[in-house]
Amino acid sequence: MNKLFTHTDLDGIGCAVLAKIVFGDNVDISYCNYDDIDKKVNNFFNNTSNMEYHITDISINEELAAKIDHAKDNCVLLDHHPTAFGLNKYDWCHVIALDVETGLKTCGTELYYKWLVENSYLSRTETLDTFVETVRDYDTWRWVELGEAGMFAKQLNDLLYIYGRDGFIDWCIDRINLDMIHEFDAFAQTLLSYRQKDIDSYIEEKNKQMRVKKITIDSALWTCGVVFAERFFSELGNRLSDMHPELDFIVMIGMDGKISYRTTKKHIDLGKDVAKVFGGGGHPQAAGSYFKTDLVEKLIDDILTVPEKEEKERHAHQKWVDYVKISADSIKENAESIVGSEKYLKDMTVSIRLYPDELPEINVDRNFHPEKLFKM
Ligand SMILES: [Mn+2]
Repeated sequence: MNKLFTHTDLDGIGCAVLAKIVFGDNVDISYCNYDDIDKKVNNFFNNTSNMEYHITDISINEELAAKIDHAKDNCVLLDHHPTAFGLNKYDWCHVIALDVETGLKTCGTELYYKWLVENSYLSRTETLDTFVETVRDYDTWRWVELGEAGMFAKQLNDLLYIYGRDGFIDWCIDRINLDMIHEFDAFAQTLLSYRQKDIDSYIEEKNKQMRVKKITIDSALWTCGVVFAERFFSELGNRLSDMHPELDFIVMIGMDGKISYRTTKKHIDLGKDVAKVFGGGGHPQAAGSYFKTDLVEKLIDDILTVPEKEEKERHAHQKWVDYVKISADSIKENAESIVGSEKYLKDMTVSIRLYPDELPEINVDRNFHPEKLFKM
């Protein structure tokens, strides 16, 4: 059995596709994020001995790497995130951000592909090249620069979210085996067009909800568009940025505590100039930071709390409404006796005097036709 630890995004899953092509069912794959990779690898390290395992498109921390190195374990780590460059001091770690052959930014899937080929696990084919390049173009954002030609890479990522991880891996392997990975089958196309419609209407809706805010950071004044959002962050941010050339960048607030920043402008480095100031980080055109989720609680409280003054007024008003209702009910109940049996009643005035916190005072004034009285 072989073991692969890989990232959860398209690039990480591209590595899983390659592992399945090479090892078939004989590979156990763990999909990891930055918050659980160290725990999962450490667990495996403590409980398994002498098995070769690969870590792709994600890195482990320095401490764990030192432990693995000390044990002379059979581990290979392939990552392209510059934050992990420090791991290159270990000969089993290969953290490379730029491909010397193409001069382009590389990705986990491309690094793993080359490693598998160099170590004779896999033979290079045109179809696999296409698959790897597509994943790379998506992961390194080259697809945005490619314009129309980059759309395929973007849609491949969409397909991952439509089919889910396992369905998507099966689909990729099928298409690679058919030498058809460069295009979508009719069914995938239909699903993609539905998803695109969904994305388009979501963006339209968010565009209406967006609020413009000016913020000063280190004496630089930025104009940004702010929206609450829960999905399609990258596409939403990029499209809103394109739709609003007057805005420097777009801020998307997720209720999970994450704020995402996006721009299609070149004059701003969101990672450095914005996200970092709020305790986050990222790339020049896509960055993020976090806020404490208790702010969400506070926001909900603020929204759903009736202001004290209005509350009192509402109570005072309601009290008088209740008095009138009680008085009216009492008049209705006693109507028979109030009107009485007088034959000569000319008119009648019923007055109610209300006092706070006391029973209402009901007065009845009656006038009679005296002439009729005399005729009697
Ligand atoms: Mn990646």
